[in-house]
Amino acid sequence: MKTMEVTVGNDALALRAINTIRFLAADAVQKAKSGHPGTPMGLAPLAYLLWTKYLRYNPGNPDWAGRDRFVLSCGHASMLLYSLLHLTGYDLTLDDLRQFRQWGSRTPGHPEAGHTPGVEVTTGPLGQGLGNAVGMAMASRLLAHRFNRPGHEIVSHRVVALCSDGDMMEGVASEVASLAGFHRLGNLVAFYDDNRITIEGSTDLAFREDTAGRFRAYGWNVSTVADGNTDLAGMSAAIRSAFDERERPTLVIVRTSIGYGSPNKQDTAGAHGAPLGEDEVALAKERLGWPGAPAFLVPDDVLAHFREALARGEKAEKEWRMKFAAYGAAFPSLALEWERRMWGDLPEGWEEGIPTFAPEGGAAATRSASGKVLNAIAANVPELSGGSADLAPSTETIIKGGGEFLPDAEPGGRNVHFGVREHGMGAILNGMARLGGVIPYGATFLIFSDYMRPSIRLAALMGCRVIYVLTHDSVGVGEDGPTHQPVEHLAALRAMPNLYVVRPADANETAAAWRMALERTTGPTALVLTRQKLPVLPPEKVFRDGRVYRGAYVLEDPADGRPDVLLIASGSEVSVALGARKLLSEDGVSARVVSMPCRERFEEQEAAYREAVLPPAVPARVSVEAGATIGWERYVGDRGASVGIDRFGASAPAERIFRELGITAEAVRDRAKSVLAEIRGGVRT
Ligand SMILES: Cc1ncc(C[n+]2csc(CCOP(=O)(O)OP(=O)(O)O)c2C)c(N)n1
Ligand SMILES: [Mg+2]
Repeated sequence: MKTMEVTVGNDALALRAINTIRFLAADAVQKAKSGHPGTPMGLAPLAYLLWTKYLRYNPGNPDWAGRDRFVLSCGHASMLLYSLLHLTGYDLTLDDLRQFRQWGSRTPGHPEAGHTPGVEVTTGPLGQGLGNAVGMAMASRLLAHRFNRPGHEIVSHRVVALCSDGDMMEGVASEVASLAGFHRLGNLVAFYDDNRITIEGSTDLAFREDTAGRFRAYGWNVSTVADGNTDLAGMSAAIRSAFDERERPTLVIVRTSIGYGSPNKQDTAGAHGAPLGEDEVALAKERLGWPGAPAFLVPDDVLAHFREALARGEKAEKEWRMKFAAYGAAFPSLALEWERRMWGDLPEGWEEGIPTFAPEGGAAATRSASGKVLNAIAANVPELSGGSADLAPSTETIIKGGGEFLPDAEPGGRNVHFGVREHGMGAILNGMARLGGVIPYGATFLIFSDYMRPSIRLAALMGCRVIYVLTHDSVGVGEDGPTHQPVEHLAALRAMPNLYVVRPADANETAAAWRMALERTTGPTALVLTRQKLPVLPPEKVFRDGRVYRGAYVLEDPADGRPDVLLIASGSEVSVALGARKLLSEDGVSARVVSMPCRERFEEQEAAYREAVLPPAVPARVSVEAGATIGWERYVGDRGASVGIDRFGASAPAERIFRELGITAEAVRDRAKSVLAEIRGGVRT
């Protein structure tokens, strides 16, 4: 598809429109006494061209599925985006801009998806936005493969990212750019704001590489614009040819001046992260021929010019809807599927086929059970798509018969190979989720969740439905040793707001964990799974009254429901607790075993349920988990104890490690008895 021809002279209106953006940013930062004025000032010409001539969007309906996606990867330049959103007619007022960075405002320091209309992704941590854009471009290709039909191209949008020097330097950008080049994502265009300034000063301090050569080596189409400050025609031509390229992702390197127009701060780090100062704003306005007052000036003709976006957007959306109507007539069931997926609803009967596991079937690693459950769900949920950072066989995350997501493959491949790029995978998953219509999952070993943690955090912050499959979840990994044995990871992940961490105790809890993950629309879920085999729990105990879905439940209890001691465990240690219970009963001590696969779900339950599971009247409590004990105090209280691992692991067969580190039924029994002895007035043994 050819983009429309546009003519852009250096006409007066365009220049005034550009200056409007520049000074809205400078004024807002000045008013807030905080923020980043220089980058919006430098990027205003490029942004003006994109938003008035090239991008397809409808300010009247920010959610229109056919829109191009715009990602401000350099999120610190948020005032650039807010200015554009206001000027083009999104639901963001001049007063909102005046409230920049204030409590409760719709214009937070960095753009936050779901908070401000028109903001596609939350950005600020550099490099992530480019990763999101790559993820969007990949998801868009998945959708195109599934839905487009000859003569019925309902998925044809572009993904456009704006990146800064910092974006180019961050490692995550290299990971995702490499993958984007490999996949020949022709629907992706990134602009690199080559202003040669970062916080510490000139990029000469730390960054002199040949970025163009690097991206060409990744397989990108690269072009440059020598003067991004004044050469509108040159920039326009570069945008046009970037948009016409459909075979490869394009990087347009645009040489700009940070703080353009500011006599004393242009091209210096002084324009990056602090207000220019009242005097300097005045001098910049004078230099660019802008009225010194009022602040937040938007001339009527400039506003009218930008607001043409409303009619243009409405028309574009209408045309798309006509196309979609024709599509619906020709392919009614696909059209229904599209609508459903865009709403984020799961298909009718999606759970049918999820297996229950019988204890007689023999022990199973939860990673293996997960592989079966994933496949059962994938058969009914076409939007489930993902893969692993080169650990698919170990994490058991291949959708059998799902096809490969490859540039040369048959259309429709759902198995994505992220390569050895955990961080890139994390950022891509977020972009996929934000695009819509896809439920992405990504897999690696729990130990390497650290390598993608910044992206997990953003998924949690944005509320993305992303599923992480994190296997090899403890020292049970064995011989690979401490570099591969997670210890503090569960605690670290649980510390993150809005992330569900589910560590199922067996195959049946694994099925429940996947159900919870799919049904959760407000944030990500980490499934934490074992490499080693675990006994299968009786399904009637796991699922009775839907108890497993409450995050924690009573798995075993004395007949009278009055235990001496509570044993609380997650994952593989639930069977350790069950063993301890047996040993304790031989010593005349009655124990309740509470399986706690998901603390976050449990915390959401009403107090009555929580107290029924963990009765306040029973202070004798022991937690068991093969990981850092921090956090278990909440459940075992002052008088209880935690059996866990507060050191690094070791290289040895798993059984020996568990024995040496005291993760055994005997150790739990002993601890329970000493807790009881102390509570009953004796001393700890
Ligand atoms: C991952 C990450 N590290 C550090 C920062 C803090 N930070 C914000 S902007 C910036 C660099 C600014 O240089 P550049 O990216 O070139 O942006 P410009 O000032 O040119 O707009 C840094 C280090 C960040 N936002 N994200
Ligand atoms: Mg820079």
